[in-house]
Amino acid sequence: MKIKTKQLQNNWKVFTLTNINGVTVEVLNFGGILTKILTPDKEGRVGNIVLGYKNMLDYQHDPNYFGALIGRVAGRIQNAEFVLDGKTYRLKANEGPNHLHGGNTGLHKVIWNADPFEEEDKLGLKLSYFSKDGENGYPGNVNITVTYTLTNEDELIINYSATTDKTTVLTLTNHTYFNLSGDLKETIHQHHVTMDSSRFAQLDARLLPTGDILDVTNSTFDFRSGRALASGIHSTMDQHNIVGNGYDHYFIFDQKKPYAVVATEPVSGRVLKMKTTQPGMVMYTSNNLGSNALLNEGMSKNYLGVCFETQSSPASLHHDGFPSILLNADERYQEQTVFKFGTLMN
Ligand code: G6D
Repeated sequence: MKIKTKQLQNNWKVFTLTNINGVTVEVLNFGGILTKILTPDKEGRVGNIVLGYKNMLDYQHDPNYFGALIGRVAGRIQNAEFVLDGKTYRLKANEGPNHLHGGNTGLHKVIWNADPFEEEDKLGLKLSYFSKDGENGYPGNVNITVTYTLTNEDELIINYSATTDKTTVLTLTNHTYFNLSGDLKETIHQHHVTMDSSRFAQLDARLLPTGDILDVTNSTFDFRSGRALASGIHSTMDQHNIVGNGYDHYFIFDQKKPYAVVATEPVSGRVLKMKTTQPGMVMYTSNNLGSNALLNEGMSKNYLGVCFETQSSPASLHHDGFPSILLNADERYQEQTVFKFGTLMN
């Protein structure tokens, strides 16, 4: 096991964590970005399974949020405003009339204090940031800690913790794009996903939840028995067309299985299992990625990665029935998402 630290310019640092099996996670203190994750395929060949820029400085102006920590509120806040205790808060509208992913200067754009650590059978990085009252329009002084822990069981454990000095809204996530083929050999069309969810949020043409929660049964949103992502990418269903053909939807977990998601890629034999304390997640199949980003393994294109953005839902600010994102001064925000790496051989 080892941790390497590399100082870059403008106070950026890259931390490389490697466990006893050769699984490697690389983290940038800017945005808490996971820039690489290297895991073996079924033949033991190590490859990079996440999207990331070849030139680190490209993260400075990244419209895709590659690998980044997202907040204070992940997802879209309708009309960039919400009412809290009778007061209307207006946020920066950074996507049309809406507020997306914490705003243009959200947590994906800050330099986190980073403290590496090593313990028996695991190593990691504790990231912390103080978001002052009114930052990006949000109320409350909020202390945030996110800890990445890589274990010798090949798990990446992400612990999110926060406190506030007055009622606010908060739901954090990580926006990593996974591609289990390794080094982007394939798109994600044939990634086979099993998901513990029977309900998802219907979207309107602005990609905002309508307030209706739909049953997945007999649709391309039903992953309970597993299906290839291609089934939604190639579907002519309105909900797929709205998001650019594919998925970009909030799924609510049934919490009936130990893992909320199990993703496999047939050629490499890689398996990614995800479990979380969060009530749901946005699954985004990089429908709009485009072809002008220079990644570690070549130019980007649509459908090169799939995001599992575990979170509660900002739709709860405008609709009933969605998991709340309120945080009160006497509470602690405490969430965990675990990504376990493996192959069909183990
Ligand atoms: C698009 O709608 C999607 C978002 O869900 C995603 O996070 C972003 O691209 C990167 O706006």
